[in-house]
Amino acid sequence: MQDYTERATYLKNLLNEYSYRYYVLDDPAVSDFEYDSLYRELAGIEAEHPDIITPDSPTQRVGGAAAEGFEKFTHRIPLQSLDNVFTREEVTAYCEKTAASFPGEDVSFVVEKKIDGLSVSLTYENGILTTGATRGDGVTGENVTANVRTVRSVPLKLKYPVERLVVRGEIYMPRQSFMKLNEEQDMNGKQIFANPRNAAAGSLRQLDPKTAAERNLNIFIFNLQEISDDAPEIKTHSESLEYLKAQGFRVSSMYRVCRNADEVWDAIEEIGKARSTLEYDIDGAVIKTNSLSQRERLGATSKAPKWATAYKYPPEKKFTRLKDIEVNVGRTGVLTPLAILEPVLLAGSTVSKATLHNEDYIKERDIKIGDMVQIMKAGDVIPAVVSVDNDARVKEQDTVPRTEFKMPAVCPECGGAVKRAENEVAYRCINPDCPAKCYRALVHFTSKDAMNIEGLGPALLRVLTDKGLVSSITDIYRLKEHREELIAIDRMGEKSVDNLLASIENSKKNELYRLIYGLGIRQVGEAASKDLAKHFGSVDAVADADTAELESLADFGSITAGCIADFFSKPRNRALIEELKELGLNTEYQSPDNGAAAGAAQDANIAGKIFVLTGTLPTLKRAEAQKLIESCGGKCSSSVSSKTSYVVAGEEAGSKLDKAVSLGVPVIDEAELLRMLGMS
Ligand code: 0OX
Repeated sequence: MQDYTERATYLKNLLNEYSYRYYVLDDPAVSDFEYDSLYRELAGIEAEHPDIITPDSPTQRVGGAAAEGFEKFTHRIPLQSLDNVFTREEVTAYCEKTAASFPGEDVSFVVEKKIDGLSVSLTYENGILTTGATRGDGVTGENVTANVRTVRSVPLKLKYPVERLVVRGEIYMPRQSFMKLNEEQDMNGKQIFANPRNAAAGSLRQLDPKTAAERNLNIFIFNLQEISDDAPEIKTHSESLEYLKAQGFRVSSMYRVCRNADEVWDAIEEIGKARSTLEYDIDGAVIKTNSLSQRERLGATSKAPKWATAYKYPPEKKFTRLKDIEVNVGRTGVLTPLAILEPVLLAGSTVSKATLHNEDYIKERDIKIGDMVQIMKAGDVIPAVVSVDNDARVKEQDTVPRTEFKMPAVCPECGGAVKRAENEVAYRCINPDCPAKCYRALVHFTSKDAMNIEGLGPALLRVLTDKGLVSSITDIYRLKEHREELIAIDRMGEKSVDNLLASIENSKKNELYRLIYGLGIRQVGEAASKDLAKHFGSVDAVADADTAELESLADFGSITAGCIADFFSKPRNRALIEELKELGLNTEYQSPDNGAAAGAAQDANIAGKIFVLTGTLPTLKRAEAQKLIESCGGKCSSSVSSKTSYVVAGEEAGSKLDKAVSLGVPVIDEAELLRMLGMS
């Protein structure tokens, strides 16, 4: 009979090969069922004999406890950034200049996709993955090995072990996974990611590898950073890509070796054409000098290597039918026309809506409902309608009717009056109680950059406003009076309601600038809010400031000063501030050297709070948790009373938990504590 060690080794190798076939080659060798049963067999042997577990075991992809933070990692060979070119002429000039540096030598280039994710380095020692690190500033990144291991296409072991191998690649989130993640985040009141790159970065920085593992990250490897002498000699970049493929890495097959600028341009165009069919975002093409010896001789500037450059594609544009124009009402009441389009695939995602900015924009371009319009998506911004296909209008004049757009005379949401202020392009709903304005004001107030009320995202706010539980900012702080109604909401268990109420309570202690920013005063962004908080020291002082003093602040013009004065001249806004004070919100500035609450944002959640720890926490020892709380200005007590801010309960929590419940003290778990500490 096979000895268990041999069987485990056999299973490890087999499962790693199956994973490689599935995740790297996209060519599964066995069914999921077969894979799972072999995996379970291996996990069973390892559970009985933990001493045989090795780091390359597939069971070790998602292992270990959540970390407290990430250690710094210094890249032996810096991960450089790239210069950009934007036109065919610049591409040609780059290629010709490079070729001219090597008279009498053949010069070839490799053109490859520039994946829009985040760069990492992977280090293998004696064939085993030992470190995965983020790029950071190129020299120092963060050690995120536990999360990198969860990326199924990252080999835990090389096919042909060498003493040392360091590769560079791009971790990304496929567009589909990004959209699914955002839907879930929204439903759970969590932060929405602006784009797949941010989502990938956020996932790679999760303290708990289990969360990273759920994010469906993937990787392409595109550079050989270091290799020991026991490996075969490699002379060109294309050879290195083939070598890395043979070692089991996921290398994009869409790279092309080119002999001159024209071939380089063809390759760039080929990638550009494929762009919208890819399941992930690319933000350009990279042109690299193929010969490694020529690379070395070309060297680098202080910022980027001279042997490579990135070509950035112009924003994608497409024609589609403008079916209708809706009007959206924003936080400050601005009415924004929104194009309702025949859905069209643009830069990898289906676009069915695009902004039309304002009425003047529509008039200047003579855009009519029924027109074929050109839409554009540049970077992360919302797609916009840029022009009209006039030929189509002529051709279709007898078949497809065109209708002129007219800005509604009343607010489409509340029927209230609409006004266009002098010197402004925007029309605004002037009803202060307009439900659309109120909803958007609430979304802004609770958002991450403002009051950062975790768990209270746009989707839940929609439910709460529809149910009439919240119609103004102050209602948020009265939600604790509606605990039972909250629990009755679909998908809102007791625990999530209590967590939500705890984060609402916590937000009362936020730094002053968050409140000022959250008020949504026109022209007052996050930076201006910070300036106001620091300069005036309290929300009352800002409210009483005269325009001359407001204008005296650097970067504050008369328009901003006027908006602030106008906001506080309204009795309802003054009343709002008074009510927020009565509800216990912090309205004073604390300078960074004055008390524990300033400085790190997370401290505001902890400083001055009294915690009681009870039961066994999943990862933190009692003393560790206490140290963390105290380092953020909180206190730990051994008994529960009405003064206790939170009870942190782990497994087998006993009478302290009962007492907390009877006194109505919020009970949180370790994960929530880590969140409050800003550690997850
Ligand atoms: C990418 C990508 C990024 C590496 C060192 C200098 C040139 N995002 O896909 N960078 C590079 O090359 C850099 N290649 C890529 N494919």
